[in-house]
Amino acid sequence: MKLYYKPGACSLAAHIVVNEAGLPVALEQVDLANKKTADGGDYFAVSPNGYVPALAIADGDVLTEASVVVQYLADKQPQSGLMPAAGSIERYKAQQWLAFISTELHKNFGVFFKPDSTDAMKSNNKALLEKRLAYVDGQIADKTYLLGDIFSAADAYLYTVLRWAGFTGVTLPANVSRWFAAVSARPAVQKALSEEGLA
Ligand SMILES: N[C@@H](CCC(=O)N[C@@H](CS)C(=O)NCC(=O)O)C(=O)O
Repeated sequence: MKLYYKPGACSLAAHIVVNEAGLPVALEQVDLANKKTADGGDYFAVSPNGYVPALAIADGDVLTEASVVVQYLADKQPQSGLMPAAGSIERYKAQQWLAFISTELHKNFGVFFKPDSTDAMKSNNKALLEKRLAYVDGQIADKTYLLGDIFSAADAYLYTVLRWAGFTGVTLPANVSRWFAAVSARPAVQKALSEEGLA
């Protein structure tokens, strides 16, 4: 398998899951501005929407969408506990978090990275993100990780998008800050940051 990534982008979630699960996955950095792979190839030929992450799997198949790529990777190593068993209520809870992170957080951070975003758009999204983070704060008040005591792919995805809070001016509430520090301290997370030149 090969993971196409950009340092610090949402592809970091998949990279963290790769490291947590100890999977043999090659990494290839993408030049997103020019849509080029590391060897100068056309990234659109890998991923027609031109965004990361993309995971090349067997037989030339490619998976995209961070919330799906992390599940695929986690399921390659079920004993890691990174995703609960398919069909269990815990699995749906994990998917509920992944969908929430994708649609309520990840997408709403996007405005901060677009050159044509106005200050009003950024201010609006900052307020919305902080409202959503207040919800997350309540949910994890008595938990170590999103699903309880076990680190999951949803934590990897949430950590990845909340790394952007610092440079977008979005404030993390207390329980989320505590959770963020705990995730940061995980060796697999530090390894991923280091491999992406972010440590
Ligand atoms: N729907 C995709 C969105 C992925 C996405 O927004 N990727 C960003 C980096 S975090 C990207 O590659 N942006 C470059 C672009 O869209 O040209 C997902 O959920 O994975």
